[in-house]
Amino acid sequence: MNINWYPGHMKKTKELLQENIKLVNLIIEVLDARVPDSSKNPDFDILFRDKKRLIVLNKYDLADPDMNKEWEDHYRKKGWSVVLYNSTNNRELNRLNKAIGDASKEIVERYRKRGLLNKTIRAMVVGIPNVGKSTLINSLAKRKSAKTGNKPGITKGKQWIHLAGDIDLLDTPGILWPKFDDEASALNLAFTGAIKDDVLVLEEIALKFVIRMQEMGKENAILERYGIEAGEKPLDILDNIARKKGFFINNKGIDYLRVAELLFMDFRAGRLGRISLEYPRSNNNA
Ligand SMILES: Nc1nc2c(ncn2[C@@H]2O[C@H](COP(=O)(O)OP(=O)(O)OP(=O)(O)O)[C@@H](O)[C@H]2O)c(=O)[nH]1
Ligand SMILES: [Mg+2]
Repeated sequence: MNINWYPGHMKKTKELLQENIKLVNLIIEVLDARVPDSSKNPDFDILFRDKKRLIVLNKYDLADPDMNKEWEDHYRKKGWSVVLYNSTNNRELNRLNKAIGDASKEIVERYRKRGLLNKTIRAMVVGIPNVGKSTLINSLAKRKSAKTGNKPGITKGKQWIHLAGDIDLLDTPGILWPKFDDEASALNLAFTGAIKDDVLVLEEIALKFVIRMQEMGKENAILERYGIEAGEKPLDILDNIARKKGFFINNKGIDYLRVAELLFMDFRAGRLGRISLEYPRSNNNA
């Protein structure tokens, strides 16, 4: 795939993260629960190796419940603090607050030993684009302090947000890494919306999405959503969606871009059901 997923501002973002490391004592790393491995920036393990880290499996409401448990176990076994979270649901706030409290215990204890009471915990919220960093911060702040949106690249610079209970959070722009090791990860990030749609050939990505759903035995989620038959080839599924919806250009050719946009809009909003696109494997080092 020929995608420019590492535009200049991401280099700047990496510098911004580096500059701010010394100001914070906790890293809140937000992953997409549907693709935890693909959404885990490998640079972070080097960049933040000396910091206490809390992993948030965000958007778990869109991911398969059984897989969520497996991923939670997977990271816990590696010794990380981890919490499943839905940033758009206020009722889950206590669980996240507790996870942050638990992850901060050592830091608070260290302060206490030095006679520093009520010292502010400063946490940096990091993750790839569109994973829900700003939404998570707003849920903690109980107000709309950080700008959010359902496309990557919404947060442009850093922003400190003060929370009750002596915690400061730093919102940061989403950052990818310069090179993907395998195409499957790149595709996962395209499917979930971490890579800007306008740098992708969305029609091709839609076909790859259909193929992936077939490989995972989840083709029915698409067929049922649109009330269509499968056909012989993966492309037939896109054709059948177009026919059902009347997506044609000048009543002649199929408008694959419209089909792709619809398919991804529905998948990303969870309208195809709760779907995880990758499984924890013992051999992955995420
Ligand atoms: N279903 C669901 N949607 C979520 C969740 N968290 C965030 N979203 C949605 O995901 C989209 C992206 O959220 P943002 O908070 O702007 O993401 P971000 O990580 O700050 O993105 P950048 O600033 O572009 O890096 C928005 O449409 C949110 O409403 C979640 O837990 N569940
Ligand atoms: Mg943001």
